[in-house]
Amino acid sequence: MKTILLVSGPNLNLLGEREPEIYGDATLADYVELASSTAADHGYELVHRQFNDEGGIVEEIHSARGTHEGIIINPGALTHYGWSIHDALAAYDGPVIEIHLSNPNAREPWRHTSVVAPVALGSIVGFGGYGYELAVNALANALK
Ligand code: CA2
Repeated sequence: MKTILLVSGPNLNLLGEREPEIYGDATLADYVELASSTAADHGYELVHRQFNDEGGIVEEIHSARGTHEGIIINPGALTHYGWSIHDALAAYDGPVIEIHLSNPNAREPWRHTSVVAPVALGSIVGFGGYGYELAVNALANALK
């Protein structure tokens, strides 16, 4: 079965445990389950990896080349300054979708810049967990 890669950045493993007023009380595992079942509806297997360091994300993107059909990525706070992730995604040959649970543009000014957005097909922000379903649908559509 063809695969798509979902990458989660720093601190997303804490979802459901802290700051529920911003991120809700669902866990990362809940979002991965939703993304996986949406991917299965399109005939894809979803592979999920979570990293608390930038280098791990860069290496995972490198190994996605020739392995996964596309990437969905929530780089967490690295979204706003992780230029090595930008460069790794620019070298990836498939479609990339950026996703955020919250809408960073409606939050602190330092969250208004995304270094990932310029190398993504598109960005889905502010829809909470439902965004994961939207992101998989958007990626599957791009892969048609
Ligand atoms: O809204 C999003 O999905 C974010 O990527 C979440 C990041 C934030 O830095 C981005 O600006 C927007 C934070 C991810 C995890 O944050 C938590 C921190 C403490 C407890 C639970 C989650």
